[in-house]
Amino acid sequence: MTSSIFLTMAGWTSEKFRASCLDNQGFKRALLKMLILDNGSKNGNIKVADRTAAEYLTDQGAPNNKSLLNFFAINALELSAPASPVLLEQNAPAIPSGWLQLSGHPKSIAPAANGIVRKRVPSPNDAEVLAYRLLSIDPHASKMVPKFIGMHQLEGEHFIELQDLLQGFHDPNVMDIKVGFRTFSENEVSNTTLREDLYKKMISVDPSAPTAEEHQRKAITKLRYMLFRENMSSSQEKGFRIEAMKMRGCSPVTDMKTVKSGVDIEETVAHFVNGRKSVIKDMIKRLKHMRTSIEKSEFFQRHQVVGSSIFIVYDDHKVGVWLIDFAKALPLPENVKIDHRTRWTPGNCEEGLLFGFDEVIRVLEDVLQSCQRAASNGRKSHRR
Ligand code: I3P
Repeated sequence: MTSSIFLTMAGWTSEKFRASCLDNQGFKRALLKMLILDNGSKNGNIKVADRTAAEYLTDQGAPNNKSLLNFFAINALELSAPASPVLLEQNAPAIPSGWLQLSGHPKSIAPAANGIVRKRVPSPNDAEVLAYRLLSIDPHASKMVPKFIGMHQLEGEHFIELQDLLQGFHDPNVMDIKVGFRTFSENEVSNTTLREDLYKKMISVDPSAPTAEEHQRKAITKLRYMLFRENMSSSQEKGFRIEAMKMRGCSPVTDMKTVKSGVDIEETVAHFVNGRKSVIKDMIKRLKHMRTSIEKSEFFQRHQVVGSSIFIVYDDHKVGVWLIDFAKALPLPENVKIDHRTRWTPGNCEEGLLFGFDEVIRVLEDVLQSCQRAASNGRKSHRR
């Protein structure tokens, strides 16, 4: 495909492209890469790249590099895209309106370029990086997770570059559901470090939860806190919890730590889908497909996948469902096999990922049935 077709697809005018750098091969390749990334999600052919276009340009020693970078920045603005890597690196990172991080460690994720987000990781060998590398080449899993673009290093910090799952949606409704009845890694069982911050978090949810000794110490272990979190929410019993949601035009709701009962969950999900039967059907279809993919995937046969989330997005035109967050996706010890449904006992490595999927699907099926019943009752009373 010629550059001009890529330009048209990305909304660049040929006038702007008539830059002096046009015949520079490095520039062309970098430009091509940016546009592939821009359009890759539509074409399903995102390339796994290890660096951003800006870095690529720098490495290529492109002539008049500074003006090339400015050129990109100006055009990125004109595309009304989220901030490009250039803007992020040269200016204060402006988070574009409409972009949000619903859950997870605050400010760990930011949009980088059109269609790409960056997630901060402790090191290039972090469990999440390895997980994304493996997931991206697993034929069953690759389509149910954000596309892995590559790694990025900035001022000594490391970032994974991933497909922006909100790209292509207009003011969408978004829900984050943490799956699994175990949400902590098994290492926490032997971690005796006492943490004041977790004690404070615990009493903010339930002041009567700490024991007398814990009140006295004003500190608890992470294991204690995580078990408490699972028990206060639906994680322990149902293998999932709604972490956060955002309805169109409203602020995100993140304080959902005590949404626990079947009734509360069903009401929350019903509010989220807002009576749209076709949306619920699409979600169920996609979740069932993901469940089958997990059952077949080699990655999920070899890993315990703790603390991952089902990420659901929909607007008036489409529905998207993915599995995200693999910071605690850890390889299973040799000879340990899990089915992702059996209850956890220390050492068996079970986390309840598929148990959670079963339950989320069941809730959506119940909500669908209620919507269908309400619609048919409405029709009956209309006829009377
Ligand atoms: C946090 C949440 C995170 C966990 C974090 C908890 O609790 O469960 O998953 O981070 O531990 O504080 P809450 O949801 O109530 O805010 P990890 O997934 O990284 O373990 P942390 O405080 O050690 O970061």
